[in-house]
Amino acid sequence: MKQIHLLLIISVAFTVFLTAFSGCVSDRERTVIYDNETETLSYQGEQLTPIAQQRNNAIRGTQYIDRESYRLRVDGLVENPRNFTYEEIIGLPQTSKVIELNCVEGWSFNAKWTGVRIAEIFEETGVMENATTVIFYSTDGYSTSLDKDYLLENDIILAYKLNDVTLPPERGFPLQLVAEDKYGYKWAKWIVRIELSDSPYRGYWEERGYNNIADVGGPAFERRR
Ligand SMILES: Nc1nc2c(c(=O)[nH]1)N[C@H]1C(S)=C(S)[C@@H](COP(=O)(O)O)O[C@H]1N2
Ligand SMILES: [Mo]
Repeated sequence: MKQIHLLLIISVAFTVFLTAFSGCVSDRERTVIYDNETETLSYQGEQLTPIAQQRNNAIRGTQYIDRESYRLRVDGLVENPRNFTYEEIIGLPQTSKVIELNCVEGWSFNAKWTGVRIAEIFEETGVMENATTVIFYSTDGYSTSLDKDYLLENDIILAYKLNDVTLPPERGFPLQLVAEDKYGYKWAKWIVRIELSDSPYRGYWEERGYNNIADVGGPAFERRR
C-alpha cells in the first residue's frame, strides 16, 4: 500500500515537472513562423520580444477578418471618402520602427512594427484642415481616438507586420495602430474604419474612465463629471 502511494506521488511530481519544464523551453526557443515568414528577434541593435512572449488583450476575443473582402473605410472630414483594400494598403510606402507597447495593467513588450504612416492615408483621402480628432473603429465594437496633430507629428503608423511577420489574427489582422508613447488602449486592433472629426471623442475604455490623453507614464484614469 505504501509503495503504491509513493509511486503515485512520484508520477504526479514527474508530470508536473515535465509540463512546467516543456512550457518553459518552448516559450524561449520557439521561433514563430506564419505562412513561411520568419520572426525577427533583433533590429538595429535592439532586442525584440518574441511574439510567443507578447501578451495581448481584447474585450471580446480574437476577431477573424478575411483578407479578400476586407475594406478600410476612411470618412468624415475628408475630401474623398474611400474604401481601401488590403492590397492597396500594403502597396503604399512602407515604414518600420521599434516601439514598446505599454498596457495600463502593467505589462509591456518591445517589437518591430511595419506598416503605412497615417499621413499617407490622409493624403490619399484629402483630410480637411478643420479635422482635429481621428477615430478608429474595430469589428469587436472597440473604438479609440487620437489628435490628428499627434498622429502627423510623430509619424504614427498603421501596422500590418509585427517582427516581420504578418499581424496574426489575435494581434489585430489586418491593422493595428502603433500609438507610440500612448498606453495600449490607444493601439486599436482589427481597424475597419477611420473617421475624421472636429469634435472630441471618447472610445471604449476612455468612456469607462481611462484617460483620453493616455501618455505612457501619465495618469491612467481621468476624473469626470
Ligand atoms: N479592437 C480592439 N483593439 C484593442 C483592444 C481591444 O479590446 N479591441 N484592446 C487594447 C488594449 S487594452 C491593449 S493593451 C492592446 C493590446 O495589444 P496587443 O494585442 O498588440 O498586445 O490592444 C488594444 N487594442
Ligand atoms: Mo491594455
